[in-house]
Amino acid sequence: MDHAADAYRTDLMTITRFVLNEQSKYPESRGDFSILLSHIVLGCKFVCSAVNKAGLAKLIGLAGETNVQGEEQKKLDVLSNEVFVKALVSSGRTCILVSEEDEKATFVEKSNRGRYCVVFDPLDGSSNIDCGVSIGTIFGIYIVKDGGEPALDDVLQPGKNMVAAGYCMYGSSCTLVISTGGGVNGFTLDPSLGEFILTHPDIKIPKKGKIYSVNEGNAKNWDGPTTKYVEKCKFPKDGSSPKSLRYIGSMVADVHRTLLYGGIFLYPADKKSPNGKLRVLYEVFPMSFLMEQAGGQAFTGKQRALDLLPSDIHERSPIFLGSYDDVEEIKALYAAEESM
Ligand code: FDP
Repeated sequence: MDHAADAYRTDLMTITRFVLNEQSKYPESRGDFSILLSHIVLGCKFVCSAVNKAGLAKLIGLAGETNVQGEEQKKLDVLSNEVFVKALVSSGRTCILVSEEDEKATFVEKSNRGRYCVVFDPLDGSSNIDCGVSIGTIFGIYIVKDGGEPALDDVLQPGKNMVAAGYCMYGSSCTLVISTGGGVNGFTLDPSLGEFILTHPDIKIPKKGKIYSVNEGNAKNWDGPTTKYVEKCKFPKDGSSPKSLRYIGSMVADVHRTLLYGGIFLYPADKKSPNGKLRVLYEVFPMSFLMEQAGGQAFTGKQRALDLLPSDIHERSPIFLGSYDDVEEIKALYAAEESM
């Protein structure tokens, strides 16, 4: 009998234990971040449960409202947003919230205010809800600047200033991936315990991958470097094998696969959408933060993604992120075009 393995199986590293361990490394810590995270975890568990029940509970379907971007909101989007806003406000640790679903930022009342600003997409990949394909929540966390009243400038900061970022994927299992700036760790929800257990410690993305992930239906409108890059993926001239294409159409799921298997995920600019589609604050920044922390890179076509300074809370940006060497290739193609 393998007693060592038994000990491992019974010594569960829950996300709460993990965060408290981390916190103990900073004796001056007041535990505010741990409390904030426990409220985010609660939101993820609630949304996971709602997503799992959606088909049965007839929650799927339009709620008859449209969001900031003019897209039809589904009931699950509305529900997820409400859950996260309430969980974050009630944590007493937040001062500004920016949600994909809300046109304006939410400023938390003074009596309930803390130091953290949370930017989030409560349910990303909404076009995949009705067919039961993986969707997710994405979040990034800033600390409010010192002194004065919280202001929009506190969230209009480059992604490199985030103190933490993560996502929760509602798929064949519910997986929470998070970084507080010291590497990336993945936790899987054990439904029988109701606890997230550390299943993917210290995730490192392979230096080079064999997969590219993009909506090729937009190819007609791509710029030169993106077109050349995807052509290289399919018809490499250096004797290497062509890359495989995988595209789910849910950023969380596509980025999760990229993080674990390596490769590149791209949502480039095109003639119709010169700024791409994905939102800087709550899609591009958190995923870029995780990629860099896992040893990969994230590039906008012009600069390191985390150096971008957003001027609007719902701003968009092109994004190329993934394995270090793969992103290096796309950077070289943009540099070559610039020097022409
Ligand atoms: P969705 O429109 O389904 O909500 O930004 C949202 C997003 O999904 C991302 O999750 C996904 O990566 C991307 O848009 C998919 O866009 P396309 O349908 O244009 O490929």
